Amino acid sequence: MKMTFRWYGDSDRVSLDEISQIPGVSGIVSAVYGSKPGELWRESDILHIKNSANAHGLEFKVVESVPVHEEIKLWGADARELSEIYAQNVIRLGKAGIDCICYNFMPVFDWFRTDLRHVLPDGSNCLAYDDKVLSELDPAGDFHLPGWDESYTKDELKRLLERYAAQDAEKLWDNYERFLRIVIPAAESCGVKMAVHPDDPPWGIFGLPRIITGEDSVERLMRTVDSPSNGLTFCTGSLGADPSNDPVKIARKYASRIPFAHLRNVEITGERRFIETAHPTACGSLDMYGIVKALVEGGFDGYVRPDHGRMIWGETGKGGYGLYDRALGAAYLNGLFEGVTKCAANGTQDR
Ligand code: DNO
Repeated sequence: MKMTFRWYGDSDRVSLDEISQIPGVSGIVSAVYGSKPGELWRESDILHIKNSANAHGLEFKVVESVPVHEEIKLWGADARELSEIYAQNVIRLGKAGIDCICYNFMPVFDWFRTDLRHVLPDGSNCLAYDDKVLSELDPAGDFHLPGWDESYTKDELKRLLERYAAQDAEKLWDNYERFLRIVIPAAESCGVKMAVHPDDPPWGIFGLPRIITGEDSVERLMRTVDSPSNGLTFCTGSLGADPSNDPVKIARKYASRIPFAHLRNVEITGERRFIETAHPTACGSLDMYGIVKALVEGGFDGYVRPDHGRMIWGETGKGGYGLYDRALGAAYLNGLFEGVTKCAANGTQDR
């Protein structure tokens, strides 16, 4: 297991100096942020991230994300060409030393929350989601999220939503398969592991189809293109927001097809309603110890990062991506991995 930390590039308020001081973190997870979906990333931009990380004793082996153009998800006129450009980008990243690329296949919106500053009883604040609040929002309305592409005009967004209205989940799977059949062979050719991020939250929003939502869809994904380069970003907070998912079971079953894991806790507070708590098991609904144990016993050998943290100790900044709580998360996860790995090596895990 290699512990990493997400870094949003030179403009990130969290510096590489700070990241390099977190014990047990060996690398960063980053991306070329100036580039639009569908564009080839410039080699110099990729190398800039790598050299900046290396200068701080950190590796740059995981990209999160290379965004998938909406024309691919809709399989519009340029979908094949755009998928081929995507495949070239994968090869370019592989040549630059990248091992793993995280991406998602969520229509229009990436991860979605209805509250970016939910205040907890201890005075800290966190990201939260409530489906009731979502049902009152206009998807083409005026709101901002830290995680998603804000480059659409309202009209573009409206048109996009209309085009998706004619597309159901099966159609999205078809288009996804076409994309995978172009991209996975490219990833295989350069030893890169593609790792799709589950839909977050793991259910449809605004009537848009979402397809990577739980164990059945992970199984379908693995079978659709059965290759070690076709893997999953095992995001416990995304999958775990649906109580019908069992992240411990998914971890154990697919450990060898998980090149990258986002490990965080979440507290389910009602139907399709959750808050993002601190990482430890005691703080939320997920069994973080059970998840780490299942990964280790399943032979997981990938990259891990702590995921969204709360804002604590007065910190402000990009929701979910402050320094302090994520650093606590990394320390906690490193402790879990060390304990579970040593117990497994000594054969004492069940005593
Ligand atoms: C949110 C992230 C996601 C993730 C993308 C991957 O915090 O986990 O935005 O980076 O879905 O493409």
